[in-house]
Amino acid sequence: MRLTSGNVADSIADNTTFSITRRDLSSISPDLFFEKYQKMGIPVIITGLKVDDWNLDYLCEKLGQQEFLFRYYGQERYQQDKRTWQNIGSGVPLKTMSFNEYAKLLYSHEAHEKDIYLAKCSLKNIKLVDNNSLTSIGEQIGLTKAIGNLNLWVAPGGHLECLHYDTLDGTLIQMHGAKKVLLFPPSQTYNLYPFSVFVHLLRGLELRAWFSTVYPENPDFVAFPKLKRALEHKQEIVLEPGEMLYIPMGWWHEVTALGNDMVCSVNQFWGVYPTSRAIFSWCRWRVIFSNMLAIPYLLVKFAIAFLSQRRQQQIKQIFYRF
Ligand SMILES: O=C(O)CCC(=O)C(=O)O
Repeated sequence: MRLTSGNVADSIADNTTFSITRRDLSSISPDLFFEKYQKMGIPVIITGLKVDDWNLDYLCEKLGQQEFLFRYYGQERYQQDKRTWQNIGSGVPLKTMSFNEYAKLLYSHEAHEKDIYLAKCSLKNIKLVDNNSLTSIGEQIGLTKAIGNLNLWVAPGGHLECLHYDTLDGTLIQMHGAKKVLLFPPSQTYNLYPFSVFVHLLRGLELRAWFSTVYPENPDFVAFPKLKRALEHKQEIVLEPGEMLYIPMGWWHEVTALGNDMVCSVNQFWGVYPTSRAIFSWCRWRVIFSNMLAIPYLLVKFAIAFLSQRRQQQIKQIFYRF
């Protein structure tokens, strides 16, 4: 078997007539999920989940006084060429505040103006719901090896989480409001112009080789001529409350919170099965290589944080970026 930019799913997903299907939870058994989706790494939307509405009042009631690290993306970045960005994803500036303070910024729309996001917030020590009931939705369809905890994502409507891929399978459950998700198969990696793995030497994990430098909805075909080919394979879905999107390892995804209000989801990562899908994925190997290149930068950052007056806070921020 050769190393591919993704997996055997490429041949199916590269067919331009392929489109992501919706299946009701009650109609999908672990065997069917494995044969049709997991084995080859094909995305699918599972509908008909019985989940509560996590609106802003509910989140304030459950999380109000607790403090979290919020990502300050700022709106200016989206006017810039991504190749000039100095940070991305969890590498952007961070600020600690309570959920109640964030809710105020959502009500006043300051969160929209400054594009402030509560992203990938581990629900490990947070009593929001019986977290097992959300993990069990994945288990019901045959995903067995949850990696890490459930994560909460709370965004102002309009927020865009830039095009990237993950090295684990993921499930994204919509809890309030809707999200538009653009997806591209792993085979399109180089037509999507990812950041070079060598950015990690100079920027540690503040930039990431698993993020794309293109704007798929505002394409610049002069700077990125191969993007035309990638766009032939674009899938676009809208994830509604009570739906779960299965995003296999290596699939590029860009996620936009729709509407003007708060939008909330929960995600979970899963071990890739069958293991051969992970072993023979070039997308995954380039992330492993990138992480190795980030080590010298991270060691210097740790040393600086250790010597600083705000040692605890700075070390917390370094760990947040992993
Ligand atoms: O919902 C988002 O903004 C991003 C979610 C995501 O990237 C994921 O579930 O892998």
